Parts: sequence; structure tokens; C-alpha cells
Amino acid sequence: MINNGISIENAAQMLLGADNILILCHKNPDGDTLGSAAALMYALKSRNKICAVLCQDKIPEKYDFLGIDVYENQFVPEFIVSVDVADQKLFGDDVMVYGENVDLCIDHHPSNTGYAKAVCCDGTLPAAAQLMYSVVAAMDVEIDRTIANCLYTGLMTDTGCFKFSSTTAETHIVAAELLRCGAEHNFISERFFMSRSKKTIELEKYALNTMEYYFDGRCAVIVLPKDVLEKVNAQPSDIDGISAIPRSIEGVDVGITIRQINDNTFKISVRTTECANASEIAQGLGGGGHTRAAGCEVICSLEGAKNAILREVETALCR
Ligand SMILES: [Mn+2]
Repeated sequence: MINNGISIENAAQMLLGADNILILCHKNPDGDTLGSAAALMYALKSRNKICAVLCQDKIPEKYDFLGIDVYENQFVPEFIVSVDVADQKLFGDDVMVYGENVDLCIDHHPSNTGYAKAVCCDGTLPAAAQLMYSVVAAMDVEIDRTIANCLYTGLMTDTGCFKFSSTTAETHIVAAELLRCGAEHNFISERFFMSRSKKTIELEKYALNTMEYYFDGRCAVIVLPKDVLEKVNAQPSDIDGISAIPRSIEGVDVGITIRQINDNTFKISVRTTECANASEIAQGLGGGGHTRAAGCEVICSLEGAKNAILREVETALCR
């Protein structure tokens, strides 16, 4: 449990009182961690702060329009803020030297471990970007089109185009406000939801052909082996949407996607309907996340990974 929680106003004051600020994202970055980080970067710059964004992994090209300044030792960090990062493990080994000294964490994961000196976390929000909208406003920064596009990207990607159950009336109010500030919603949705790479389609073909059902069809499992990913030359951004496929099938309450990272390391993504808790399933194997979307990483054989997650799924479906 987090015992170093602070308010949005306090988070804004901490940021305004700091300079030479390093903004940290989680590894395998998504639209929420990058959009929130970019929005904070522009907000800080507008208040004449020196800052830059650091992520262990290369930022995928489709996020180029965010215009993120990547940290390349151009200053010595005096203040470190993480966005959308629930657990220190999610920084990745390469940036752990900073990840171990986070001054402020801005997040929306109920599973946040409280690793930072101060934590501004609202686990009821569907996206860190929704919280960042309030933080930026509390910093007395005017939300221009650039910041609006960054926040809208986070909001839209983490809510699956405002479709996930975590979306609330307040989410739509924030989205509407971002449109008023000039957010280019059609450009962003085209980019993230209305086009898929040919590599993604290749992976989907493989995934659908090899998908397996368990527990009377209530669980569907997709496996993406390393050799297939290599053959397609898939980038992380090509894999993003695939984990939504098994859960989208009629009658399936738990969708599992198992991706092979190396010989004996597997990344498992869990998606559920209201009939099961994804976070609980992932926590059973040392992971975490949200009620409907969560994940974990296991080190064992493929059969071992599959059996382990299916045991957790069975327990969850019996609850
Ligand atoms: Mn997020």
C-alpha cells in the first residue's frame, strides 16, 4: 500500500520547485507513458525548466509526432519524475540507476508499489494522461495544441478509443476539453486505431491459426514464439494490439497472449471481461496491472508458462 501519496497540487508544486528534471517512462513504451511524459515535458519547458525524457527502449516511430526530447546526458538530473510506471521493475535494467531514485511518481495503476519518494497516483483513472491533465493544469500551464495532442494520445490509447470499462464521464470531459484546446483527434485515431502494419497482420494470421481454447471456451490462448517474431521482424509496436484479440471472441472471459522474449522468458498479457480479474490472475505469477488488462513475465519453458497461467485462469474463473 502507498503511504507516501500526495495530492495533484503538491505534485505540481514539487515540479515547479525543481529544475533539470528527468522524466522516466516504462520499458516497452505505450501511448500513455509517452504521451503523458511528452505533455509534462512541454509543460515544464513552458515554465522555463530544463528537462528531457528517458525510456530504456527506443521510442517507436509512430510516436515521432509527439516530438519528445530524449535524455542524452545533456544535463545532470536534479529531480526525477516517473509517469505511468507502477513498479521499479518496469523501468528496465538500463535506466535502473535513475529508477532507484525517483522523487515523484505520477501514475494510475492500483498496483503501484510506492517506490518513489512521493507518489501521486489515482487508481480509478483509465490513463495516466487523465491525471497528467490535472497536474499540468495545477502547474498553471495553458494547454496548447501540442500538449493537448500528447494527452489525447495517452487518453485514447489507454482507453482503447474510450471503449474500456475504466472510461468514465470525467474521461470524456477531459477529452472534450483537449479537443477544445486543439487536439487533432482524427489524426491520432488514424495513427493508432485505423491502420495496422503488414507485420501486425502477419502475426495475427499466425496467432489466429494457432489459437487454443480452454475451460469450455471461456479462455483463449495465443502464443507468439520468438522464431515467428523474428521471421516477421516484428517491432514491439507491431505486437501491441494482438493481445486484445483472444478476449474479443464471443464467450471468452479471459484472453491470454504469451510472447517469447528469449529461450526461457515469456511475457504474458491477460485481458478479461467483467467475469474475471486480470490483475489477480497476473499477480498470481508476480505481475500486476488493471482489473481488465494486466501482465506478467515468467522464466520457464513455454509449456511451463502456459500451464502456470492456465492454473491462475482456472482459479479466477471458479471464483
Ligand atoms: Mn497507462
